[in-house]
Amino acid sequence: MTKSILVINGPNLNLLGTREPEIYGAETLDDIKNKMTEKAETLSLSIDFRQSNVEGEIVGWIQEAREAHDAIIINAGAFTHTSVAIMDALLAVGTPTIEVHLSNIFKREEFRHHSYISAAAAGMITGFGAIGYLMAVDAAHNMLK
Ligand code: CA2
Repeated sequence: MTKSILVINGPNLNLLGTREPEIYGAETLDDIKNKMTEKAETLSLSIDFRQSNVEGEIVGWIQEAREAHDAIIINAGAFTHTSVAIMDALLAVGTPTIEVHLSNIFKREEFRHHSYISAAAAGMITGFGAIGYLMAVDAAHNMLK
């Protein structure tokens, strides 16, 4: 059976490709979705790609993933650095999770150096731009084998 990966994008990532390309790159979130979907198909995986600016909605999606998905790839945006609720949800469901960031959060302001998501993730891919999402598909594929 095809395994399913839930891809969660947090606040403001819907603006990708329209502002701050020097930090986040020129690709839109739709471009990333299309490339991930294409790559996932070659690995017999399916992608359920979502974005929300609302913390509670993201918590709800993570809770649903327990039944509906085999792995989670998450770029929680600014919630990375603030959200105990998202961390708790990921820990509660126990679904294998990969954390992604477009920018290298460790080269940026001090407040971005800590991630609540990392406590619940198998690993983090940070600083490789949109390609990081494709690297995460490879990582998920390896974890699900
Ligand atoms: O580097 C990443 O992927 C981040 O998760 C992006 C978040 C930031 O708060 C994290 O520290 C690192 C911000 C996403 C905002 O995305 C924008 C995209 C285009 C224009 C403005 C914001």
